[in-house]
Amino acid sequence: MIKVILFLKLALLVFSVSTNAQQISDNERRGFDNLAPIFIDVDGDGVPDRIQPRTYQTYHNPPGKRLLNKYVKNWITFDLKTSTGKSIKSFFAYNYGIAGQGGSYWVYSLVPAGDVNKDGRTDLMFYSGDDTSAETVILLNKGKRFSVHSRKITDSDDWLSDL
Ligand SMILES: [Ca+2]
Ligand SMILES: [Ca+2]
Repeated sequence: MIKVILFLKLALLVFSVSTNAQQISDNERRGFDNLAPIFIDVDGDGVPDRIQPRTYQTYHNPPGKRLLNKYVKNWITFDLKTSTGKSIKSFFAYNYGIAGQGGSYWVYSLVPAGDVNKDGRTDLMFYSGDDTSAETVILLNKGKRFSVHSRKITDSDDWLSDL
C-alpha cells in the first residue's frame, strides 16, 4: 500500500512538473538581452520579491592558444532580493552557449513552479530554448539557497505538440 502511495505521489509530481512546463507562455520567454527584473514571491510572505537576471562571459582558452569564440562561454545568473531585504547573489547560473555560436539557446524564462517537493516553499522553473530544443530546470527553494532538482531537455516537436 505504501508503495502504491509513493508511486502515486511520484506520478503526481511528474505530472505537475510537466504541466508547469507547458504553462510558459510566449510572453514569458525573453531574449538573453532582456534583463528586466522578474518578480516572484519566493519567501511566501505574499509580497513579490525581486529577481535580477545578469549575463556574463567566461574565457577558457587552452594555454598558448588564441582566444577563439568557442572558448568564450555565455552565462546567465540570477540575484534575489526579497521585499524584506534578504538577498541571495547568483542563486543559479546557466551556460546558454558560446560566443559566436549560431545554435545556442536564445530565449529564457524563470517562473514559479509551484511547490514541487511539498515543503511549503514555492520552487522555481528555469527554461531555456531555441527553435529546435529546450531545457527546463526545476530549482528547489531551500530558503537560503536554491538547488537543482531536475533537468529535462526536450526537442521542439515535443514542445510544440504539448502546446
Ligand atoms: Ca516575498
Ligand atoms: Ca518547495
